Amino acid sequence: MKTGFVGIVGRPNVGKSTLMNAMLGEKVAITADKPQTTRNTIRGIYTSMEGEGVQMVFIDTPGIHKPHSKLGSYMTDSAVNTLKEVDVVLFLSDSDIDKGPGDKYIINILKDIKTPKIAVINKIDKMSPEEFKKIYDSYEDMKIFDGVYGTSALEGKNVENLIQGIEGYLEEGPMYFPEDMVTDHPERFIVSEIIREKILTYLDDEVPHGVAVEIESFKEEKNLTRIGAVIYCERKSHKGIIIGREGKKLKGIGKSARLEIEALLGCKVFLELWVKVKENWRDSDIALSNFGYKD
Ligand SMILES: Nc1nc2c(ncn2[C@@H]2O[C@H](COP(=O)(O)OP(=O)(O)OP(=O)(O)O)[C@@H](O)[C@H]2O)c(=O)[nH]1
Ligand SMILES: [Mg+2]
Repeated sequence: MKTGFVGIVGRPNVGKSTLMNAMLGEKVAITADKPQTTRNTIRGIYTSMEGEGVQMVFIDTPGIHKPHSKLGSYMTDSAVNTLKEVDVVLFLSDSDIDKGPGDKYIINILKDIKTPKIAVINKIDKMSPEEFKKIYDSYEDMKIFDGVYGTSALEGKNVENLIQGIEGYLEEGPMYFPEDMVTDHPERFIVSEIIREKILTYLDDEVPHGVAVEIESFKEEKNLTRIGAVIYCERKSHKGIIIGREGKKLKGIGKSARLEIEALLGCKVFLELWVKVKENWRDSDIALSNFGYKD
C-alpha cells in the first residue's frame, strides 16, 4: 500500500480547505469567503482500497500571512512547520504570482525544501484558458515544482487527476488510520469549528476574526445530544453585533450550526450558545492555550 502525509499550504483564502474537502469527498475543514478561516492544522484522511491501495493523510494548514497577533503567529508557524513533517507538499494559489508578495514569500521557503512539491492553480472556473496557461507556464518555468495542476475545488474539476498525481509521489508504507476514518479530530473540535464557520458566514470581517468558540458541555442522551458552547469575542460592541437585535443574529447562527451538527452526529441536537467578552485574547498566551491555539 502507498501511504504518506500531504501538506496543503498557501496564502489565505486560495481554497486550501475547499480542496481538501473535495479530495476527501466530505467536509472536514470549514471554509469561508474570508481570509484566515483555518486556524489549526486540520487532518483529513483519504483511503482507497482499490488495487494495491492508497492512504493519504492531508494536512490542511492556516493561510501563511504576515501576523498581527500571537494567534496570527501561531497560525503561520503551524503552516510552515507542517512542511517539515510531510511526504508531499501541495502549494495552492488562485492567481498570477505577480499580483502580491504572498506567493513569493511561500515559494521562497519551498525552494529550499527537498520534499516533492506540487503547484496547484485553484479556481480555474474563474479563469480564461489563456489566463490559466500563462499562470501554468510561469510555475513550470520556476523549475521548483515537480508537477503543476489546475483545479476547481468548488466544482470538483480535475480533483481526481490531482489525487492520482499525488499518488505518484508516495511510497510503500503502513496504513496510518482505519479505512473508514476521515479525520482524527474529536467531534467536539469539529462542532466548535462548525459554529465558528457560521459566525464567519453571518458576520462582517472584523468581528469573526476576533471570535473563538469553546465547547463547555457535550452530553449524549438517548436520542439527543445537548451541546453548550461559548462564543468569545474581543469587544463589548462585538457582543452586541453577534447577538443582534432581539437576539436574531445569534438565533440564525445557532440554527444553521445546529442543522449541520445534527447531520454530522446523526441525531437531534440541542445547541445552547452564550456570548462572552475576553479582551485581546488573541495576544494572551493563556487564552490561546485554553482555546487550543498553542502546542
Ligand atoms: N470560484 C471558486 N471559488 C473557490 C474555489 N475553491 C475555493 N473557493 C472559495 O474560496 C473561498 C476560500 O476558500 P477556503 O477553502 O476557505 O480557503 P483557504 O485557503 O482554506 O483559506 P484560509 O483557511 O483562510 O487560509 C471560499 O469562499 C470558497 O468557496 C474554486 O475552485 N473556485
Ligand atoms: Mg482554510
